[in-house]
Amino acid sequence: MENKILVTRSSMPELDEYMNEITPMWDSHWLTNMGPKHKKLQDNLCEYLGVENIDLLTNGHMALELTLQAMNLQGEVITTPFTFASTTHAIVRNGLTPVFCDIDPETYCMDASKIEKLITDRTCAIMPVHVYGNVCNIEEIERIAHKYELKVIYDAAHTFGESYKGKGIGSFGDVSCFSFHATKVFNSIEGGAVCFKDKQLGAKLYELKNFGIHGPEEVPAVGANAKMNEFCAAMGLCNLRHVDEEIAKRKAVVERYRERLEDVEGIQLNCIQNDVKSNYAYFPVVFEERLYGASRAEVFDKLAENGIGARKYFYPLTNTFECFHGKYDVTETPVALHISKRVLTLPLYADLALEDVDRICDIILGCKY
Ligand code: T4K
Repeated sequence: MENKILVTRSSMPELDEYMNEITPMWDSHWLTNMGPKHKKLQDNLCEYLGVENIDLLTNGHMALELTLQAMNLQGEVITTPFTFASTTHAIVRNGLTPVFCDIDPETYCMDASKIEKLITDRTCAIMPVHVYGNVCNIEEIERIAHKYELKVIYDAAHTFGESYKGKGIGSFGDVSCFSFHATKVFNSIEGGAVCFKDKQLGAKLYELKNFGIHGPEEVPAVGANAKMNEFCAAMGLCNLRHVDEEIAKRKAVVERYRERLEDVEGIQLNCIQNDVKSNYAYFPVVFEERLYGASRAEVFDKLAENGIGARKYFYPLTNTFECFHGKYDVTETPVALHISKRVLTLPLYADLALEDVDRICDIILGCKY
């Protein structure tokens, strides 16, 4: 169908701006392996995100996976099933065991009041997700981590540019991992970053993203190849110049959605967190069929019939994936199960026209009876 509206659309600079950014690479022939664009983006991001240290990687997934490897963890990691496959897979691919904590029904992030009873003598870390850009209960997570000497690795894939109580969101936990995928508020085509406090950990990560090589004749670790290349870094440099403007436009889209859908019986909109400077990353809506009169499936299908691609982020829960068949008990995360069966994320990107938002809302409201 023509004029389809998808759940998101990548932000891109003007072509000329990108061409200018990559032109020097034709003189230098330096395309990857921590070149000048990589360095510049790293510096610019440190400042923009308000973090002390950052390292750039190929994507958000490798940021999570190599962070866990660099920390040399063993045992169980308390995490959330209400997330993208990446979070859980990063844990499992490191030989660690995910232990699923249920989520808060308002923020959809890990319910911090349920963490302590999941801690065993095998627990080594907590990996919460600031899902949809909603910020986790940072204080409580910090308190628990301190009490039980656990590492905290935030999956901050959705929170680019956010701050909590005036502090860059990447500065919380031992580590915070960002995604710069094409679908994110800020993209470098593919890309990711790890913000960290411990410089030794940073040095280890730097080696792990480059095959574990320490020097030309020294390879102390089994690493991967997760270096951000210069074309991606150049895209990041361009997009970073416009990201504030993009977030402002997203805000206008979100405000229009809220105006139209607020206070409609049977619809739960995303929470507003007072201490958070939001990036308006996603617009999740939970449909309670009993009160709304239409199920999530009916709304999804009606939107699709009209060329509108909403998505069921995050359904299915990761603890129900077939690759984990029989390993986890989904009844232990009932709130996550409830939300995942009812949530739809609506189209949201900077250039989404407000008339299109109105059309989407008309279709959604037309399903109500
Ligand atoms: N942790 C969390 C909590 C995450 O959500 C993610 C990724 C990660 C970790 C891992 O980070 P990365 O390794 O990806 O950096 C998308 C994204 O691929 C993924 O990055 C994202 N989360 C996830 C929530 O969404 P899909 O499979 O839904 O993407 P796809 O291809 O269906 O694209 C969605 C829409 O975006 C399309 O309908 C149109 C638009 N789009 C897509 C692409 C690829 C564009 O406008 N341009 C594009 O280039 O996973």
